[in-house]
Parts: sequence; C-alpha cells; structure tokens
Amino acid sequence: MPKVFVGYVQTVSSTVSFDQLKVELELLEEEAQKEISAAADSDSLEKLRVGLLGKKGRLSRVLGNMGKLPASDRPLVGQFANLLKTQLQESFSERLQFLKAEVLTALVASETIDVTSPPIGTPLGKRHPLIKTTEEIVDLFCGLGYVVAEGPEIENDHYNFTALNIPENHPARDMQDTFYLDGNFLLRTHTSPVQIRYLEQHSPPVRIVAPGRVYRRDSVDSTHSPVFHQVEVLAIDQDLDFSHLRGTIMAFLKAFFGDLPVRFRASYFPFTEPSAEVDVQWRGRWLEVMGCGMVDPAVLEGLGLDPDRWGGFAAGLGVERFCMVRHEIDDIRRLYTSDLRFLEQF
Ligand code: 2U9
Repeated sequence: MPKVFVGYVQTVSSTVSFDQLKVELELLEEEAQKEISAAADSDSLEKLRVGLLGKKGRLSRVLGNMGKLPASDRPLVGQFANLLKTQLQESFSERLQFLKAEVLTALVASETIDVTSPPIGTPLGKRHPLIKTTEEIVDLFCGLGYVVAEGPEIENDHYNFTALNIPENHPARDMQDTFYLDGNFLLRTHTSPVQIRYLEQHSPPVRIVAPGRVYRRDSVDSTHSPVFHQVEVLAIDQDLDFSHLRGTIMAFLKAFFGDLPVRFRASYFPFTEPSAEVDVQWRGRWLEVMGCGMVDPAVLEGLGLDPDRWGGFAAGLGVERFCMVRHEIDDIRRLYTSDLRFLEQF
C-alpha cells in the first residue's frame, strides 16, 4: 500500500483510492484516541476536539479529499467517516466526564472534615459578670449564716409597698416610678417583698439574703436602667442593735472591696428607722454603695411580730453598682448589650 497520507502530506496525485482514505482515517482515529486519553484537563480536551472535529480540523482536512475518490466510493467513505466522527465524539464526552469526576473527587478530598479530630478553640460559655457579682455577694452573706430567699417579680401593692410601711402618697407608688400591670399587679421595685413573704412563713430568728431583678421607671443613661439587680439582707432576732448592723456591713464591705475607708450617713427609708447610707472611699472619692437601717417597728407589727420582743436590721444594694466599681465599667448599658467582646473579659 502506498504511504501517501493525504491529510498530513499533501498528495500530488489527483485521485485517491477508497483504501488510501480509509487507512488515513484509521490512522487519524488511532492517533486521536491516544491524544484524547492523554488530555489532562477539560481545556486541553476542548482544544483537541476543535483541532480534530472542528470546521478546519484534521478530520475535515482528510475528508476534503473525498472529491478525489471515484463517485461510487464516496458514500462508503462518507459512512465510514460518520462512524469515526461518532466514535470520537463519544470518546471526547467520556473523557470529559472522567476529567470532571476527577476534579470533583479532588475537591471533595480537599474539603473532607475529619469528624474524629478534637475540636480546636470551641468557646466555652461563661457566667455573666452581673451573675458572678450577685453570687459573690450572696456567698459572703451565706458565710455569715444567712440563707437565700427568693420570690416573684410580679408583685402586688401590699407586698411591695403597704407591708413595708410605704404610705399611700409616697412618690415610689407613683405611676411615674413604678411599672403597674393589670389589676392590682406591678413589677416589684425592690426585693423587700421577698422578705415580707418569708416572714409570713418563718418565725424569727431569721437571717436572709434576697437577690433578684427589680424594675423602676427610670430613663436609661450611663448609671440608670429600668431593670436592675438587688441584693437585700434582713436579720430579725432579739437584742439586735445598730452595732450589729454596722459590724455586718463592715465585714461584708471589707470582704468585697478590701480595706477601704467606710462611712455611714444618716438617711431616711420608710421601712427602717434609723436609716443610713453607706459610702466607701474609692480612688479618692466617696461613693455611695448601699442603704441600711433598723427595721421600722411598724413593719414588724404588720407581720404580727411584737417590736418589744423582736428587732432587726436590713440593708440593700444595687448589684450593677458593685459590679461597675469592681471592674471599672463606665456605662451600665454595657452590662445589658450582650457584646461578646465586652463579656469575654470577665
Ligand atoms: C424588710 C424590712 C426592711 C431593705 C433596705 C435599703 C435600705 C436600701 C437601696 C440600695 C440601692 C435600693 O438598689 S437600691 O436603689 N436599698 O437602701 N433597703 S434597707 O429594707 C427592708 C427590707 C425588708 C422586711
């Protein structure tokens, strides 16, 4: 058979036989199949496809010689060429599927998560600084023999005001200062009603510490919030006097703040008589931190306790104040905005 390849080496002959063209097509197929199998990615595969099957591709060039065939051979070569084209197209599409699958497999392998590897840097939750401060204060009183008492945040007029000797016309009862709900209900303005309820259930002597959330109609600013937290303490016993109150408060403040100067200033609360406000000297300034006093005999009488037999002292503090002083927090709102960048510091 003459080695004249019409596609690659331009033949000088003006005629081509069916066999010549067939051999050339077979060689083209063999070569093409090798190149398709070797194509490393879809881009080079596409270039190869255009170079082989495109308008000016290698197959067209070979078939360009069909005109030189005797007319009777042309349909046969045409059939053969179509078959070849279909086979090559199939090979291209198979190779393309293979290459795509290969890319996907590599991607999946690179993104595989090893579920057995230990977690790194999983953040642990923490207790909120207000909760920590509350617990610290409560623990100090528990160390002095007090027990924790809790009660509802929705109260009524009697427990929140009347039983605490707060008169009808007192400003605290004003709509401006208290959140009133439907009927006789309100949001407690202090945790004192917890202690009234406790004394209805328990006979003295009692020593209780009442932590909890309280509500007042204050506008929000850097030191005020309509919702805040209190801890109140109450001791009822025989022969309690102001020195017991003072000794208790001094011991507590020393444990919480360390050895700071403390002063008591005379004050007024409807539920204690005498009453005092307590300041600590913090960074050169007097800072009011709590209020206290001897339980007013009217409150004891209202509970059916004989004031000649029983006496007591009480104190109350705002947890936010203690927390802000301790951690040098300049704005109360930071304690309520749940900003993790702030909370992570505690
Ligand atoms: C009973 C009798 C008396 C609780 C007391 C205070 C003084 C006081 C304030 C501190 C800052 C409230 O959060 S604050 O604004 N509280 O000054 N509270 S004596 O007296 C009681 C409680 C219960 C049966």
